[in-house]
Amino acid sequence: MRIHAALAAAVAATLLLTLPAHATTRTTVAHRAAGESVSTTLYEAIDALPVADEDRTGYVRTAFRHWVDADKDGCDTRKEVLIAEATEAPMVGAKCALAGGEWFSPYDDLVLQDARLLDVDHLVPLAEAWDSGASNWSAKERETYANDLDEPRALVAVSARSNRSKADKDVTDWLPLAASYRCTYLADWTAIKTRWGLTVDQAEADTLHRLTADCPNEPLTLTLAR
Ligand SMILES: [Ca+2]
Ligand SMILES: [Ca+2]
Repeated sequence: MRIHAALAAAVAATLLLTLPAHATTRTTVAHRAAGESVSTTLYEAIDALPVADEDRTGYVRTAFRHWVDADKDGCDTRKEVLIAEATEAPMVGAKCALAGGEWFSPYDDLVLQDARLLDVDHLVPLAEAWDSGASNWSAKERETYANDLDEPRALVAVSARSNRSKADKDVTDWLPLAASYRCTYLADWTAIKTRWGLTVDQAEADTLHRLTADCPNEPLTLTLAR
């Protein structure tokens, strides 16, 4: 029995060491390399996000060339996401015109049957990315960010209405209407900020800590883009 108790205590201690509730000291990803895989947990990833003031000076939406057709198959990034995320595949016609199909909009729990009712949302908005690091990137890097098909969490097909209510807002000012999706949204937000080496403002960091306290500290794996 004593051995079991000691073992249990040791296991508990190990868990405490490896899965801290939000640590009080912040860590940073010291050596970043594009293409590197990161395996962490939601809480650790939030703790590792560098906190910095944000600055929108100079932002124009055209600073991010978006909806390109990188693989030259006739479908731009927006259409690629709509096709990939359809719950019932649409017919793809000339010039990648979409007909029929069905989509689930996770932000507001809606099923939509017309591609025109959907927007493809940059989960971390372009303006938010600009504010938190992308203003220092090259135009090509911003284009890659705006068309990030390598990371399924980066672009999400949602109802146009929910996307327009979100606009450029970060997690402090906007959360999906569907409460059951919020933990996923916060984890995805953290994953994208980490993937691209973006900072968070203090209010955003506080919001992430506060709201994810009610979320499971799930494993978070991602690939660094820069
Ligand atoms: Ca394409
Ligand atoms: Ca922010």
